[in-house]
Amino acid sequence: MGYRIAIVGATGNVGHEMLNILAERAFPVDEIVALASRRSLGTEVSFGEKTLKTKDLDAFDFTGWDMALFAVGSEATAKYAPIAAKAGCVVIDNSSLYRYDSQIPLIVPEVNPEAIHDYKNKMIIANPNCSTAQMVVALKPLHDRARIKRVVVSTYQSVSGAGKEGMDALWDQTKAVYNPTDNTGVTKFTKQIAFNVIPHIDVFMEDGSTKEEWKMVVETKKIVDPKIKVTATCVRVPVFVGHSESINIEFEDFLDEEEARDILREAPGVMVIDKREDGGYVTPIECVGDFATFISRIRQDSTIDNGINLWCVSDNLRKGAALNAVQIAELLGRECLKKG
Ligand code: 11C
Repeated sequence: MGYRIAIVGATGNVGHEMLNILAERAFPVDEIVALASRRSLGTEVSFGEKTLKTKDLDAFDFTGWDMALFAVGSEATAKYAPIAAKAGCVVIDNSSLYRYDSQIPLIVPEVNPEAIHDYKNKMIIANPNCSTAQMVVALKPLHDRARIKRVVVSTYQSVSGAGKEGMDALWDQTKAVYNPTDNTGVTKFTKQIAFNVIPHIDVFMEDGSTKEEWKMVVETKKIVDPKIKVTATCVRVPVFVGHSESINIEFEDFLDEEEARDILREAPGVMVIDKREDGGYVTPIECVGDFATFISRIRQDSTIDNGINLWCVSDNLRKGAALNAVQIAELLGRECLKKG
């Protein structure tokens, strides 16, 4: 016996990946419905071998459905998630709307699975920001061994984090560099992204940081440990899919780089590729379509007593969004909504 699952925002980048991953992981589905706004009504999406026609989110009755995986913006989430939750359907939400609500669990299954039981508070579970999700998968096993005091992270985030418009902007601008008549004037980013990098993701905060940077700080505290200090610089780079992060970690206790490598090799969701030779590390293009968070370049930071540096890469549409949401659905099924 399986679950009745709704995918809300089935035609977007993340909605597509949710359908792919549910099929790839053979999630026990009895019935699945792809929901979208009226504008995308009737669009066909794939679910394994099957083709689903999207249905109207506005007219949908969530009663009798077990889980709804939401992959729409905060505005649509604010409108429809409470409707689903009230109908008894557990919402797993990929937007930032509910992440900072103390009543709502924010979950990365490899890190804080125990929080799943709090779904009952509001029938909503939040999925973290992509740059946080991959980082905490790497931090947690190291924190368990040597207690992290402070993290300094710089991100190299792909344009797919900004949706289809972000990908179109990189594609069009790249073509226009060679042929200016191809310039479509796509302006998703505030500066040119082709052959450039932009130290700005999401809106600016009062203290000069950006909201993307703030999210990494606040979400890491909520998911791993409120005592961990995080400072982040988030940068958009001309890569289609795959976020990369350079992470400097300061621990309370000494942690040898060899032991850090062994801990990460054993850690759930992590794949260590770390040979100290040309090409012995992972780049974003190599992680596309994969489930793992890849860790490379693990090395001692000799400028502080207890420091480790590492390089962390993951598919932002998968571990950073759709995969984590499906893993939450799996956890919820296993721990709370057991079937037959
Ligand atoms: C980006 N991390 O790369 C963002 C996208 O809070 O879920 C995801 C935003 C979020 O632009």
